[in-house]
Amino acid sequence: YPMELKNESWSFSRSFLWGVASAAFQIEGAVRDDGRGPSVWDVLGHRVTNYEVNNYTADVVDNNYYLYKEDLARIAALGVKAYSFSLSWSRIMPFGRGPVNQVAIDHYNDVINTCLEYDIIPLVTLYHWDTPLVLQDTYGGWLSEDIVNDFVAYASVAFAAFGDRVTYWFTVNEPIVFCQQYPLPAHYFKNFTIPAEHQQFYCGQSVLLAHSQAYHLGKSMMPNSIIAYKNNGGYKIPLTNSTEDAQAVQRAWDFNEGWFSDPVYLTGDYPASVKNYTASFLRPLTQQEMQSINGSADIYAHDAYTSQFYFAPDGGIDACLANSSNPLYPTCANTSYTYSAADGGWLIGPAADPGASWLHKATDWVPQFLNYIADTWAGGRPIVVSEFGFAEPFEADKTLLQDILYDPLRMSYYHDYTRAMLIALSEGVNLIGCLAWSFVDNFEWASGFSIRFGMQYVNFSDPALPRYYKASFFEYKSAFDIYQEQ
Ligand code: GBH
Repeated sequence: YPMELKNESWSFSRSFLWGVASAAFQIEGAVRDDGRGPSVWDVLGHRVTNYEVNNYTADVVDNNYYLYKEDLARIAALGVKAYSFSLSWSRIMPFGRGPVNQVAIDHYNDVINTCLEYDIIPLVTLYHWDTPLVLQDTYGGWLSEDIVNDFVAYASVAFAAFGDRVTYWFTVNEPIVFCQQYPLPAHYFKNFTIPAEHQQFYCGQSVLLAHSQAYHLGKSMMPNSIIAYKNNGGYKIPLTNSTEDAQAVQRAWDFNEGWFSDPVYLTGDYPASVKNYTASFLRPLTQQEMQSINGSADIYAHDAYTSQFYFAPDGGIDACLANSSNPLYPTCANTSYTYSAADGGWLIGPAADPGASWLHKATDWVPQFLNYIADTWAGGRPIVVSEFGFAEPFEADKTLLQDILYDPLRMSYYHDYTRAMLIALSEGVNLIGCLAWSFVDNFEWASGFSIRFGMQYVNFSDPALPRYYKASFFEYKSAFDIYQEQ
């Protein structure tokens, strides 16, 4: 695929939303302060042995709940136009439903106002995986459609409190990821009777209902708002040009991106392959629900980190579909990364670093990826790369500050990704922004602090949690200084 910018005069417009991203649970800390209620992730950190590498918890992390002004000053120093962050549902509503915690509203008001003082546009995500624990214990969280009303009530509180200053809203972050986290570990969470392998699809159904209802409520409360959810997944490349590999690629899109994007952007309903698989256990969506889901997004937001190859499993797709004990069932698409220069020379990645083996520098494929999204789902809507970023291999094992702060692979990722987005723009993709993950090292979920995504280093053993700029911070800045319209 030609990585070529046909006309060097192409540039990002002054209104291009280039920025950085984060999420509440990964940076805030202060988990017991100012009336915050627990979320499922507090339990995963504190009670479930070895759920996270070294049993790290997010009790303190970056202490951004208290250091947000300093953090925003450093984000402003980058020169970015946008900051994407999430609200903690259980900070705003400690029980997930019912009373609203005014201290939390005041806090996020100040975060938003500080952004605006720096001319940084806030993009607010309502839910980035931190389900209020009470809702998980009461009815199973996203496993139950009971969550729909609670989510919409929470959304309504956030829209009413912040909607006068926040235009861009994401309802949920990466439903594929948090739905596939079900079933949550036994013993620590109440057991619900849905078979383990079906749970993710019950969750997905609740997400589509909650998202679409929150979307319509948001549009009625804030007519000028721009609302979507963040989908995720890599660009899927057929390993060979066989028909079977093409089918494998299609099934992989269906069971990942298409599971949410076909309903929201195309039809109101699941892709046929997903619908066939779930027909025996999941209730069909009603006509009215499908109508409400279809079109419930103003832009297309995708966390577009990487790419993978897909191919048919041994014995073929039909044999896999006939055998529910095949580990690839029901997707029945196999995936791999190859590392040779013959594949385009794109695969530098932390492959040997177990926590981030999914992530490779595949920036050559970004133009094709964004064209695919435009042609398949966006339907003329603007597209935002709502997360992209890189884990420098073995960064967490380095001991000398000068080594930690020099992150050449992350630099080359941001450099080449930025140029690749410019190519996509020059090809006609309606790309309006990109949000780098992340402005600071943070709590990388089950990987704890063993995988780092920050453009700034944090020494988590120093109680003051000082931030240090890594080289990639300056690379990201200079990429936009070079390519931005003067
Ligand atoms: C994003 O997800 C998240 O939104 C963000 O919170 C996170 O910090 C960031 O990525 C960096 O990871 O270990 O092989 O089972 C990106 C999509 C989906 C990628 C789950 C990792 C696990 C793959 N992620 N996936 S594996």
